[in-house]
Amino acid sequence: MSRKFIVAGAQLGPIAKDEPRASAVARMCALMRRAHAQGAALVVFPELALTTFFPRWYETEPAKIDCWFETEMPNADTAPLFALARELGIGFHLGYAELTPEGRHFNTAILVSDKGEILAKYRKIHLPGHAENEPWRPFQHLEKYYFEKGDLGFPVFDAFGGKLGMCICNDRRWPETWRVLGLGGAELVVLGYNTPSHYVPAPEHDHLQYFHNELSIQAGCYQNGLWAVAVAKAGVEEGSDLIGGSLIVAPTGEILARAATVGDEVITAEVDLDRCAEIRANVFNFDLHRQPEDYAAITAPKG
Ligand code: CDV
Repeated sequence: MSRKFIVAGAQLGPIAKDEPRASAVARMCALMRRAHAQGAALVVFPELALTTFFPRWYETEPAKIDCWFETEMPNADTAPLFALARELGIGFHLGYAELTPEGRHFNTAILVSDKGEILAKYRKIHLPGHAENEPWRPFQHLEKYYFEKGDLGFPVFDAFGGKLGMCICNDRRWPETWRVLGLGGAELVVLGYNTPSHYVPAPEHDHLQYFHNELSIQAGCYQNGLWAVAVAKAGVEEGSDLIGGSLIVAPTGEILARAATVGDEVITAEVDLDRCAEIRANVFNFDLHRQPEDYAAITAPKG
């Protein structure tokens, strides 16, 4: 495969609490067809793309929790997405809630080849929010309650003619995420997000939500000389407003495509993986200029 290809971000508008997965998958299939018609070899879907963003509610009954999770992938609901990928010859990235056979819960994303085969999996490491019900909030953000921290690290794998990495939503705000992926050689990072426009603990930052999204992704790309496709679930979902602003960013930090709506929308850009060298052979030449002996505080234990 050429190292130059078109990549698509398939932003999703809101998914209602009672919207069946089959309906979300049908919407994603329509977006996949649009991405393919625009020449995309890879289409990126958001975090937890099959359901509403359920961590906004506190639930204690195991059955009412586990109903948001997938116990296998693909499964009956998601099979049409895998079949369409095979039919069209297009790869995809999908975020979903994973329940393992051992009963472990993760916020997970997979990368699927143009033959419909799962190539790689990532489990979210930076889980934001809180672990206990906080009834004073207008809505909860209970990722620390519903999910375990990911146990797969930040893997980088060969796919689409280059080296790909994944992260999920809050991970994108952490420079460590990008640097570890960059050190692993990632040339393209794909990620999905669900970001409320109202950040309950610091509402004075609400007007900065789109800015902080772009700031984090552009910095991650530039400082590591890699591409990124970052895709939102957007719009007013069950009364909670989620930002849109899905982006495709070049290794120079430039934004090449940006969603214009907060609904179902496809954005595309041509990615040339060889352009990573523009940054990596120069200002961020890791071999030449990094000084890890002075970075010990980064990996020292917390506290
Ligand atoms: N799904 C997320 O990880 N959301 C967080 C919010 C809570 C700040 C984010 O970083 O966008």
